[in-house]
Amino acid sequence: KVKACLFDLDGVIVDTAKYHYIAWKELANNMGFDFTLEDNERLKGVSRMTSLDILLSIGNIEKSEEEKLALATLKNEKYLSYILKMGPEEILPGTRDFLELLKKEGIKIALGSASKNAMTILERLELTPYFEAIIDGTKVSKAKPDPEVFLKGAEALGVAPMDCVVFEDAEAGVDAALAGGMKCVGIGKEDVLGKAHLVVEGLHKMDMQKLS
Ligand code: G16
Ligand code: MG
Repeated sequence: KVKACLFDLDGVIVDTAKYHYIAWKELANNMGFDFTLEDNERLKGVSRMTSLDILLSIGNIEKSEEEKLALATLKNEKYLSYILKMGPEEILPGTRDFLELLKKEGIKIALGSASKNAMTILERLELTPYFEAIIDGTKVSKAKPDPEVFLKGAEALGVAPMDCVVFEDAEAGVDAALAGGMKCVGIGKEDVLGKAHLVVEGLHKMDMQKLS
């Protein structure tokens, strides 16, 4: 029986990818190269510093570690300026209803995100009270596909991995869930997330039957 659900943030609960994109694109343009929406797909679920490395490789640019830190900080400041304007209207369809359903059924809820801004985002969306545990980019040392983020979530909830279901929109996230011995529901397209136990279009397509 499913005892806990662990949610990724970007791409599952909210579409923050569009704000990451604007901020990265601005940074790229300032360095003299373009950054496309297609390029942005490669950054989904990836940590901030790894995202920057990918961006710089696209522009064929080399920077020192110190310069990289400054660039990452600059990007995050831009990103935050968009994030701080978000509100509950940006929650993806069906999310709140599904969280309510889980609460009613006594199923525990945790967040497992690569983002260091996850707490801020949940606050802006007014969803913080649903989450019994929040494991974000400030609490993990190994990025997805390493299962650390989800294993820490399960541990914080006191639930065995085999009794957890992970909701993920990125392939690396699906791999992380499976590596942790958890069930996984992919949010998005079957061709990218085929390894998940089930793939749905969004949380609005979820119900208790699909969970078991
Ligand atoms: C999210 C996004 C990634 C982003 C990462 C780190 O992951 O999908 O594109 O690079 O967080 O974000 P930040 O710069 O805010 O620390 P997730 O795991 O929520 O999908
Ligand atoms: Mg994601």
